[in-house]
Amino acid sequence: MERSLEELLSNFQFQKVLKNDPKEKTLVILGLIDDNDAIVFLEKSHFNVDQGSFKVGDIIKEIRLINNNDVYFWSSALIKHSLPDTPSGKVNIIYPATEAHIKKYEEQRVHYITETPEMYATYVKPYIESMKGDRIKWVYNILFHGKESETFVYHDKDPDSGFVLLPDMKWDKVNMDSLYLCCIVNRCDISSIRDLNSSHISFLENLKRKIIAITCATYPIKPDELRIFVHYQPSYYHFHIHVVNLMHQGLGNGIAAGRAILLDDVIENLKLVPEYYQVRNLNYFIGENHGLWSIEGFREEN
Ligand code: M7G
Repeated sequence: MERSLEELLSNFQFQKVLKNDPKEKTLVILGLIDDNDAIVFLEKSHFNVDQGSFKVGDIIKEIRLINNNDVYFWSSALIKHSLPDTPSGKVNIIYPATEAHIKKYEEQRVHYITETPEMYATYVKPYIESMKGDRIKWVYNILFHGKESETFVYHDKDPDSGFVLLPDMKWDKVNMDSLYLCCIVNRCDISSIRDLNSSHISFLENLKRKIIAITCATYPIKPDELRIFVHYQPSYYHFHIHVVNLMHQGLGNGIAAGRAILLDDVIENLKLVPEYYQVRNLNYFIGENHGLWSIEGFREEN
């Protein structure tokens, strides 16, 4: 039987801080639950303000003046992130956490990579194959075993063109400013953009059209307020698309140049050059803890 979140948290024994990001207001802690590694990921929500009934006194408590000068006042305070009955933060737990999870979330140096098609064939493709299996079990749970189905925004079951659109685990499902959906395709033959060619253009265009139509029909957001993109390198090698409110800037590396590629750009590139993602060098950054960085040949050829 699955254990409850409360039970897992009450058994969590602190080991060390993996990452404490002042800009993203996130804290990642490594600990033990029943002698197994566990990761707790804390994120402060950004201000959730209902314009109609907002009272500044509802969120600011214990205010103390630091100083003032002319029209300027600065102070410290205890600030609640949200109005009553709305979450002020988000807690994710990974349990049991593998070495790969710990490495992913740990503070680490990053390196800029220029991946040639040869490097892809020699190092990256075999690496991707080795990363399938258990690591994307959660994807197969969603696609084929009904997991999270109660939250699905849409499920097109066609084995070739179908997909699931669902709330990403990064989203609290409340705050529209941080709307974050994940579109996971049913087909299992695309691991990353390196597998895409011009034969996929209509598939991708159809996905884009449906993602926009469904998202905008379900949530109060317009097509030109969405950032729709893929990652290279992604963490999980089963083709999926990120659908995020443009207002959501607090995503650090997730939307940075060198990681995020707009779905529209992918489609345009494939229209220009059918084998675009097979023939060109791809530039991106990865952390030192990334599995590819541990491959000596890959590092040396970079
Ligand atoms: P990615 O580009 O492979 O890696 O995206 P990233 O996590 O470094 O961005 C995978 C996306 O799937 C991310 O946005 C994750 O937050 C999301 N995700 C990961 N898992 C394990 C789950 C899950 O179990 N459920 C849901 N709904 N989303 C997940």
